[in-house]
Amino acid sequence: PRSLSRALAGARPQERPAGCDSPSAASEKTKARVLVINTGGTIGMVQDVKGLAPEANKLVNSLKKMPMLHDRAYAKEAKLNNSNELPENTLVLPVSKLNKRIFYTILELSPLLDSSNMTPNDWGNIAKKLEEHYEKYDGFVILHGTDTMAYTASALSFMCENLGKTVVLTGSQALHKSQGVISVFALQVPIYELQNDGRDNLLGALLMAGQFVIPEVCLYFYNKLYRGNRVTKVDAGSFNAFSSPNLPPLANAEVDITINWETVWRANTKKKFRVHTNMNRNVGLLRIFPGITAAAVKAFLQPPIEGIVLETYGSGNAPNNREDLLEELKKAAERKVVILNCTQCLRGSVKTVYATGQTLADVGVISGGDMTPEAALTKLSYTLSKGNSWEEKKQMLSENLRGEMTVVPTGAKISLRDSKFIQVIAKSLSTSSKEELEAVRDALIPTLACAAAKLGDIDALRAVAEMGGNLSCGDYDGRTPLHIAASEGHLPLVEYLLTSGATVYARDRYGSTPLMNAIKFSLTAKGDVDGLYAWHLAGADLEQPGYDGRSPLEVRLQDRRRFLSSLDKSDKEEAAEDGQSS
Ligand code: ASN
Repeated sequence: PRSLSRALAGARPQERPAGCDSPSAASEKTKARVLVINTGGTIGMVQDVKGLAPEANKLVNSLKKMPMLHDRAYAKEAKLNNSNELPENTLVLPVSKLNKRIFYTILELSPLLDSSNMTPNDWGNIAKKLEEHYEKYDGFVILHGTDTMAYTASALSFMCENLGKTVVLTGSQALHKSQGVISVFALQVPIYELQNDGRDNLLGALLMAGQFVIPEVCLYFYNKLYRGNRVTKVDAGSFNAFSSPNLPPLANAEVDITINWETVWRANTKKKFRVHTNMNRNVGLLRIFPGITAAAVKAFLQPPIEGIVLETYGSGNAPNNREDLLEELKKAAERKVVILNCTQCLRGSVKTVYATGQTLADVGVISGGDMTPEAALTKLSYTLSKGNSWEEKKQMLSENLRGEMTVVPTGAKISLRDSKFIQVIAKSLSTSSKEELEAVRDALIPTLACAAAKLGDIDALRAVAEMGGNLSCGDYDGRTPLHIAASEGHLPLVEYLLTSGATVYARDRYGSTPLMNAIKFSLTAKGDVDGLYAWHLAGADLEQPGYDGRSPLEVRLQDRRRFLSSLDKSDKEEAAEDGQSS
């Protein structure tokens, strides 16, 4: 039991569990806390003499006037009741469709920036805020200008190591007349001013961060949630400003929110969340064009440059009849300058199908697959500051660290259609379409996975995962396989689930997390006082009741009483002394 609790504890402990992603668990009204880090951008800008610029201390009061972004009646009542639910700069959303009450606190960075002014230091500041407040919130929203949002999202995706909570960047495109977007946050606005995307984007981002455990740095814009390191800004004027050309959205917010769980990146680690802020700045983006001179390439590759993203044509091609150019690239590669090949095309991947592409590989250029230039640049910056040896750095570059590139599986991948079990069931239910098959699978998987977890059957659980099952899904009580494995004390299973991306933040309908279950059913039942104390030190609330209404401490106490009464008198005295000394 002790190692079980440690396995769970190492996996990102928390003070307050995040919301479960299954609607069933949300059928009772639950609360979530989201931290909104305001970095600037159009969403909070006002007009000054030189043009639109961010203005400090404006956002909270403006948002308070918007009913969809702040439930004033609830806030008033909370104030009357002297509740501490709404500390300073904290607002509350009306209850969501999934029956969640989302509280969000706005933390404004200083100075607020037009995102064109952002540097890696600013990425570091955002990352540090995430780390500082990680335990206190269920999810995070970062308000950011759109111009460099794709760079920040990509950079943060690498800087955030072992992320277990949802982080969503969002902002706004709309400029309103002379006053900027802030005017739409005023109470009475002409109807055309309502055609502003800032409000919807913020609401959507809050609903994603407050209701779902999507352990990624995401970007929410125009009703879609994207993986942050897959997006690029494609439109300077439209609300639909971002595109994720090589990966479908993680979620769509239409009448209902649909999460594409199969695409969601799973942190396959048991390690604690931390941020790496020391990015290497000796990196660059070089776009090849017809007639580029060898002198320009040579100048670009001069020390202290340590790595570049070479933006090539089509599927990764560059002239192979330009010895002068290839010579410069070769010399740089020999000096251990990392050259990462990415395509200039919006969609598609670098492949060595043409001789013009193969030549680049021959001079030491590494394939960047289907990464966006933003992801490739920030990955370069991250890996160059991380790895110890050059080989290690190159190795990290070739790995898919945060889902930033598509890795074609080498072995045969079992797809939903290959699953005999699902097929048999589907056939007996006369289902045929992909959607129907998926519906059957989604209905079966939580039950199958929970049954396997109860039995401690790791092979069965693996088989469920291979069917494409999301092992973070809960049963009708919102209890996930991790809850059950933790309750049963199946350590290998807990480890397997954690390394397969099961979330430790899922909360069942009784408000319990797998952590609480581990404490209650394993440590408490077996009287592991040291284990309980370790949990106490790690910040776990041992007085929080479980689903039978008893806290771990109560269980421990009651068990002890029962134990004592079953002993004879002399044993009792001995045991009491024991208790005192411990
Ligand atoms: N220049 C602005 C920025 O990136 C653009 C925007 O947010 N729409 O901060």
